[in-house]
Amino acid sequence: MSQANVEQVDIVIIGAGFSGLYAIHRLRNYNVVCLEAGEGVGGTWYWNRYPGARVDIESVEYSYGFDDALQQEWCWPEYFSAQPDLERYANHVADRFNLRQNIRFSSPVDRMRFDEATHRWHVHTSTGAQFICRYVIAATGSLSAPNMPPWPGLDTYRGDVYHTARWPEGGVDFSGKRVGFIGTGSTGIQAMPIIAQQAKELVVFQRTPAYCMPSGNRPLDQDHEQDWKAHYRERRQQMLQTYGASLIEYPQFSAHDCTPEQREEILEKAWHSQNAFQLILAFSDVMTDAAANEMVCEFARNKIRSIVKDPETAELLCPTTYPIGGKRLCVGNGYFEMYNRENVTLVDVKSAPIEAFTPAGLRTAAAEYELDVVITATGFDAVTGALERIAIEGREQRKLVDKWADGPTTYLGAMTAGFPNLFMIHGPSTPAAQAQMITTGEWQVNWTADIIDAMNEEGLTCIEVTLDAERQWALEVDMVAQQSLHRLADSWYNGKNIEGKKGGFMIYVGGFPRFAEQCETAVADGYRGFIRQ
Ligand code: NA7
Repeated sequence: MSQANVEQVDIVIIGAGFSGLYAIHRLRNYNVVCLEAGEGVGGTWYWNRYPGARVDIESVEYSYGFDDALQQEWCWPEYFSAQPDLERYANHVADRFNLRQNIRFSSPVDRMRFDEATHRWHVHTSTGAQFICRYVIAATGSLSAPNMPPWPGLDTYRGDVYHTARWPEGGVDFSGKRVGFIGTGSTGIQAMPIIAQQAKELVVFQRTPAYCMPSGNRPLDQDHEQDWKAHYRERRQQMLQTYGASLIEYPQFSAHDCTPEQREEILEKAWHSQNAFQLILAFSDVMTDAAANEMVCEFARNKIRSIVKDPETAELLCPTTYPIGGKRLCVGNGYFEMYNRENVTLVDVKSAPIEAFTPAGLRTAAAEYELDVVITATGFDAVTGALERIAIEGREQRKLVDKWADGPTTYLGAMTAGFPNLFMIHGPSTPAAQAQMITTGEWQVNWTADIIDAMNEEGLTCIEVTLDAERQWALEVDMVAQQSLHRLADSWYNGKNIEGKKGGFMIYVGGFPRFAEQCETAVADGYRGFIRQ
């Protein structure tokens, strides 16, 4: 490696998604470089450009709060923004705050090692560039490493295969095509109704049915926007005081306190609330009490039965094996209605799994299907995938993949023992998608940046966490998980969406305020659980 290719900087940020972009801005007073695999900014909203991609949180909330002028000048066209608007916003922020000068695009980090003698990371990209820095901030995203199941015969298939998280920029024309679609999670549910309108045929391969609520998206009402703009400051503060960092209504009464008629009325109102998550927030105990949860499940199943005309298809679409909200609740627009179209067929691949691709299509244990195109919306190697795909070597040349072989361990989701000066945003055991990710990402960046500022002010060069602190945090993460029904579903929250992936619950479900308080008190109590030198 010639020295010309080596750059000395203070901080390397990995990823120019929403957290990475804000980290560049917040850490401006250092020599910062941000390494981004893609050719543009936006992270999730750069890669996931499949038809129908849209956020399921109101955009007035799902946006940055760090700059008042930005909040006042930006106008969202819809309540729940579509991918192009979110990408446009990310680009606007990058330009407005002059962030591009710090970003190296098309620069995927492929390996990095910590030099114990100098307390510096050596970070390499697959393009051959090398950076030597004091700190690395991994803003790599929880849902950024696509999961492609290793189906036999994939390379023999003559048609086109697209993963929704790597969608071609110019889009795809499905006119006249027989399209196979694998994956009925949030992504599949958004994409399929649009593709079904264009394709000659759409064959949906469903392993597990999803609970899905109507999105209620609509053009953003001017009064609503003005009201937010008048109160942004206090609302951002209020958001951080709620479980999900979002001002959704959080009712205080149990499903058991209502008569069946009252319950039905509340659930019907929630269904039409135009608020994506109101169904699982209809009562205080939907995520903690199995009987309360089942009442909501049955309401959602009855909605499916009332929409889908063919009773057999309707039953196949009814989830029965996990609590509603156990996997992230899907939000759709015409998803169940789509099954009333003549050109859409539902295939159950739970009872007869996909065995292999063939040159003409794919084969399940029960039948063969001829397909011109196959779309995989098979999710992500979530939370740990993006980091584990980088060869990360910490103290004593220990590899992160080895340390996390049985599941990720962290302290406060921010650091993992043996890997000093490496911070994660939305890392394992943070609230991640259980709380609105732009606002909580901003919060985590601020908390991390304050720690780095203090290190510099005190002339210190190495910060790491203890194994004991990690163990204590694991107990807390497990304790709150045990109180919630989330643990009863196989999902990306617990890695069970990927065959062979080990580890327990990777998301902190104790709510954002409890998480933030523990981060703050750890620092205030003399950096409890950290070692600084
Ligand atoms: P998800 O929610 O992980 O959904 C992936 C879907 O792909 C789900 O229906 C899976 O079935 C299905 N899948 C995965 N592997 C296979 C195989 N081998 N055969 C058949 N079906 C398979 O990912 P999304 O992209 O939809 O959403 C991720 C998050 O983005 C979401 O939670 C929101 O936060 C936004 P399974 O349920 O595992 O049986």
